[in-house]
Amino acid sequence: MERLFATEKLGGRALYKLHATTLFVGICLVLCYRATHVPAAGRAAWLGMLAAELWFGFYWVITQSARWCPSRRCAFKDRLAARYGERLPCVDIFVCTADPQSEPPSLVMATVLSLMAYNYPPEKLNVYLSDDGGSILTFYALWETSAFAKHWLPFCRRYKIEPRSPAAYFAQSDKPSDPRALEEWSFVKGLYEEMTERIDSAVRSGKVPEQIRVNHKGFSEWNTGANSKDHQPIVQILIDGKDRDAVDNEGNVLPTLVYMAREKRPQYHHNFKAGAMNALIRVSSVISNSPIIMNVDCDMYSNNSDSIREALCFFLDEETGHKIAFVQYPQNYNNMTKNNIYGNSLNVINKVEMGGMDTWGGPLYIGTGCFHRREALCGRTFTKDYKEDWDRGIKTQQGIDLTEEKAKSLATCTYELNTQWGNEIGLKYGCPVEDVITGLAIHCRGWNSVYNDPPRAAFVGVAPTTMAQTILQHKRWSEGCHIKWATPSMVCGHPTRYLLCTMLSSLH
Ligand SMILES: *[C@@H]1O[C@H](CO)[C@@H](O)[C@H](O)[C@H]1NC(C)=O
Ligand SMILES: CC(=O)N[C@H]1CO[C@H](CO)[C@@H](O)[C@@H]1O
Repeated sequence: MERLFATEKLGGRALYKLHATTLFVGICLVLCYRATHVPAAGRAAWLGMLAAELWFGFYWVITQSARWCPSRRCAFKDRLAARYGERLPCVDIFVCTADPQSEPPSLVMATVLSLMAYNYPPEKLNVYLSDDGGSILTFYALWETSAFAKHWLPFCRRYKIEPRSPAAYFAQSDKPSDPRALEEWSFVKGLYEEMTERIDSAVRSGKVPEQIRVNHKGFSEWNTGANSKDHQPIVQILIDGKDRDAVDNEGNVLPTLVYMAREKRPQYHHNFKAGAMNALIRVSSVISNSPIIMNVDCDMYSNNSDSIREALCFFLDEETGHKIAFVQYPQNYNNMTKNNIYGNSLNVINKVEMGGMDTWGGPLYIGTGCFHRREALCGRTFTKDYKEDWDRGIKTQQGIDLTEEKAKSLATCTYELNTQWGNEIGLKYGCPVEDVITGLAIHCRGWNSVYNDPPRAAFVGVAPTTMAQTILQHKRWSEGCHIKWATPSMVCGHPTRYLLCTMLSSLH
């Protein structure tokens, strides 16, 4: 049977190997020079130089494992379409946001809309927004979004527009020339701008007008003075895709849309984004329970509406699909500074090293732009006879209120006490970059992963554009990496991956 994806060698390997060989010779010569020229005076400086050269030489050698033979993947979504048609698995999409001030809700909503508008059967799509700020402003923005989606989704479908983030689309698209299309384009653009203005003005004033709050029962969750550090669990299903009345203005089903703010109490540690992701895994398990979970940062919109189908080519491939736990996409940015002076495009990591690790069983999980197999993320160990049930998922709802209550009980502070959550199940705790360790733990349980870097970026975010922002980001990345040095046991039996990981972290 024809494969659903192909693996190719990345070009330029021979050239790179030649280059690496000359560098290696250079390093050896430097070390020879040090060894044969021991000075009589100034021994301390000599020793310092030698130590530095030995360390960088060793470090350079281990980096070669990720650069020596990179490969590239190519997915065939027409074969997927021919084989499966619309008989595709359900997908849960997780978006995490934390603070309505530093992550403006109107931009988060553009991301949410781009995800709802995937070219995928809408009844199989479930979008979850985790709001760690527990802010009524974010909830309000999502409520506005659920109404605007009724216009946006049919508009995307009819004109096959790309990208499907309204902010990105209206910023770069020209007016259509056809008068009827132009009329609709202007109408939708007007609606979008009005919505953004309402959201932004609510954020500026810091509160949601009283006449709006009566429109949805969800607003009452904030009646008791909930604040970002101390509030009850909140789960609101804004659109229930299983409800026949939840349709867009052309009568098509809408994707499920859920707002979640897990419980926060000052006396309990919340474990940052990993805690939010784990709460989302549990909450989604009683609402949709899809076999595939995608997660993306709130500032990375979907730039390609076919990405889900592309990722499924890997999972559904008959030959090796059953071994794959996650499919990782690179972080791409549309906001590069001139000449990329801070190196924010991460070219070496995105273009070479992730592909290099793919040759050795799979890239790291980098926390965004990733499709997971739910079972693998929840701690299942790979076995040859395991068969995924792609039809799984919750087909009928037992009433929205009941489901919400059940979901809330899974998002409390105390739910995880004395359980394996944060350890064997879900994302790992105890490290600011929990994602990399979680990915390695999945590899330890026998799964592989795949890196897919299509020519047209699947997810596009905003890069830091100033020196200060760049330094802050690198500080955050590298702080998370001490833990990796400290816990080699996590990478049990995978010395190569352990080296790769430590190497990558020291790169940051
Ligand atoms: C996003 O998609 C558009 C096509 O809609 C493409 O032209 C563009 O290059 C993509 N962006 C990136 C960063 O790849
Ligand atoms: C949306 C966004 O952050 N845009 C930024 C892109 O980069 C320029 C400078 O290079 C900034 O001025 C924009 O604010």
